[in-house]
Amino acid sequence: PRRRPPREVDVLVVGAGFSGLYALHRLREAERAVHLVEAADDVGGVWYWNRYPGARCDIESVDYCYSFSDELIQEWDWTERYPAQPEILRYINHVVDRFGLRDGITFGTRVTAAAFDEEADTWTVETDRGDAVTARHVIMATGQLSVAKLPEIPGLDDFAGEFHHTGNWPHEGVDFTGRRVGVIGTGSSGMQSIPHIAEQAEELTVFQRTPHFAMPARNRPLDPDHVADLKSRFAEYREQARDHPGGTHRFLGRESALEVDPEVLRETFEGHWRTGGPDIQASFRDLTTDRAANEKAAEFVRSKIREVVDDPEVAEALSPKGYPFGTKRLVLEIDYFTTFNRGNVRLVDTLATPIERITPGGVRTSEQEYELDALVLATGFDAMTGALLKIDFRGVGGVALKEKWAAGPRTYLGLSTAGFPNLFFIAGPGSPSVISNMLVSIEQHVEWVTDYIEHMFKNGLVRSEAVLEAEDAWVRHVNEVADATLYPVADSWYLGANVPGKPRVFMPYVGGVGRYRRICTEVAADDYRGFRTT
Ligand code: NA7
Repeated sequence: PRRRPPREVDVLVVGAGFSGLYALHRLREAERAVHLVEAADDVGGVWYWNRYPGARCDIESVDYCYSFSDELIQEWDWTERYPAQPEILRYINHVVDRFGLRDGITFGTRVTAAAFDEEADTWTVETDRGDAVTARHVIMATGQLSVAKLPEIPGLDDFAGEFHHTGNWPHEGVDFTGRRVGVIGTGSSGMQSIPHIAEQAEELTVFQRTPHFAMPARNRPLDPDHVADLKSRFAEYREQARDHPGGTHRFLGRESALEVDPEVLRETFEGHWRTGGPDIQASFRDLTTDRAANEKAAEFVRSKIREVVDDPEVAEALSPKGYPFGTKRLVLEIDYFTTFNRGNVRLVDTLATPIERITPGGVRTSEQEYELDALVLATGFDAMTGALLKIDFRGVGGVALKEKWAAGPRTYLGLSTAGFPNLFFIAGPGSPSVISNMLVSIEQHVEWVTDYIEHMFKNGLVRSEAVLEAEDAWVRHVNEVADATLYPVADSWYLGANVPGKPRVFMPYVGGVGRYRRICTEVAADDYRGFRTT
């Protein structure tokens, strides 16, 4: 039988991914009455849902892990440079079992509404199973890429074959053998799954709207000596990441791509192509800020696509242009471009020939109809705010979060929003989260929030709310930092550009993980400056 959440808790955590599980663990350690509610039937968050073939993290496994327990670090062995979804899910389950977290979670239950009671200074949280939980604090750990977005192409429901969104993949898997398959979308999910589907399917048609930039992952088994070395000094290793702009160990080039000798430029880029991974983005200091510098990296990647793809027309269509390199999240690819050299794969450039509708038999573009037995929708997510705004939050004066954020999310430090006391976001809009190594950011956010909650309980404080002026100043700072980069130029999910009608606001904080951490630490040391407490 389904475990029901308690009627009353100190803290309710929503979401059993990396963030929520760590929050649950920390608050249990602090002996708070804490409970977690999760919509899925098991733990894992994004790694529970995204089971499409080829699903893999684009952060190295030795960085994409918790650091709060040295025993955990020592006992767990990752197998590959970039961990695949099944391995990450095994890791999450291992953590849950090891720290005995499962009995603190209600599964299969979705939070639908939450209202702040101004008399009691508590939240009343409702679920789709009819539960009502009273909680002093609510921690939203509902993820950034957790609301799968279907394309707004007419006719999807008419399609006679089966279709699946990559972010909501059947747990039993999908067998494409002998079938004519179409994939719509060529971001990370599309580029990761396409080579696998191509191997199985009779015929694969890839519908590409915007070509995305990618670097080779150069995935490989981990070298045991390398791992042993990192384990012997993991605390120090992680500390470097905490202080780093990206929460990683990426080398930060100090030279300008425009001033350096062209040979050095080429050799630097070639070096990154050989070793793989996303670090090329930081190889020169101006790649994310100067269009001409950025174009050097962009053109390098295009030259590689031309080398790898046999058909020059296909290579041209696969070559990203019109937006700067790295401003849509850089994809790490494994056999993606070479997949277009296969006889059973064709590329349809929907910028040239737009999709008009999905028909019972397949996909019709302005040029022709493609007959398909199955359709894969790798069309992304209502990112960062999607999961929060699906819940009917009512703050002070009954104001809806949806209203407050009608022109885009506004937060203080990405952690909290004025008018919604005792409500905290992990990796929320206005925090570095998605632009960083999520695990470094998640640990920092969870530790900061749970420390703050502990501080409140210990000092008899029942209510904390971000001050509007502090929030306005933070939003200004987030915008200023973003506007100094090329990021806002691209139509990316970072600014909600992939969801029609979503306000175009650059959501992540690109000021750097280390800098963000220092700001949060200073805020706490300054008696939680910017929060009003009762
Ligand atoms: P992304 O990166 O948002 O990619 C979605 C893809 O789907 C992208 O190529 C889109 O083209 C395409 N798309 C979306 N809607 C449509 C419609 N209506 N018609 C045609 N094509 C469409 O999502 P992913 O799941 O790949 O990756 C998300 C993040 O997960 C990734 O950045 C990593 O951080 C991990 P567009 O580019 O918008 O023209």
